[in-house]
Amino acid sequence: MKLFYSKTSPYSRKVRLVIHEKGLQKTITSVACNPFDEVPELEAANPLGKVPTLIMDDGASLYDSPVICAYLDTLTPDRLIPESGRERWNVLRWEALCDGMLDATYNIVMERRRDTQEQSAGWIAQWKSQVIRSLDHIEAGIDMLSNQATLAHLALGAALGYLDFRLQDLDWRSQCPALAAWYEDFSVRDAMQNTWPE
Ligand SMILES: N[C@@H](CCC(=O)N[C@@H](CS)C(=O)NCC(=O)O)C(=O)O
Repeated sequence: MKLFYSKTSPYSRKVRLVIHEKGLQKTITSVACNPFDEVPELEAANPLGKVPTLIMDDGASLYDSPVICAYLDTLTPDRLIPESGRERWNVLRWEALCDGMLDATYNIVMERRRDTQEQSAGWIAQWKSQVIRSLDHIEAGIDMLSNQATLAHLALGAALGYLDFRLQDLDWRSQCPALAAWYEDFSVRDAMQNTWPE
């Protein structure tokens, strides 16, 4: 299999965390690229030209990150997404919330790259509120995360790592002390250590 990814992409990081946690490194060739350049093989596999994109062994492709993670999870018996019951939907909802936080953060990052006079302060404030409300919600519910790592944990690790990488001015730790303690413990995992954005 081949994974197109970028080292700075938090969605790619979530997939890379899954690959590390499940020990799939040897079965996947990871190809770092910049999706804003022309990358014909990436565009052929995914008309959106976005990373992450996975090309499976039969040549068919998968995107976007939740789909890739769900597929990779079926490849080994140790599941990151519970197969059934309320726990399954809880994990997928956490992933959706963390991905939504990524979307809002990514939008802020891209908006701030535009010329100052073209930036929308209104949109930036809206996206920031989404991140802050999500962080409050996660801070209140952090004890509900199981001790055993699931896709929810990995999605959260990727989202917090991206806030540190791209939105330091948010200073999320001062708003979320319990989450900060959780993240400090979680960050020692090999998967986290091997996938820092750079
Ligand atoms: N919802 C997608 C988001 C993927 C995404 O937006 N990736 C960014 C990099 S972080 C990208 O490839 N951007 C290139 C572009 O928008 O042209 C997922 O979860 O995979």
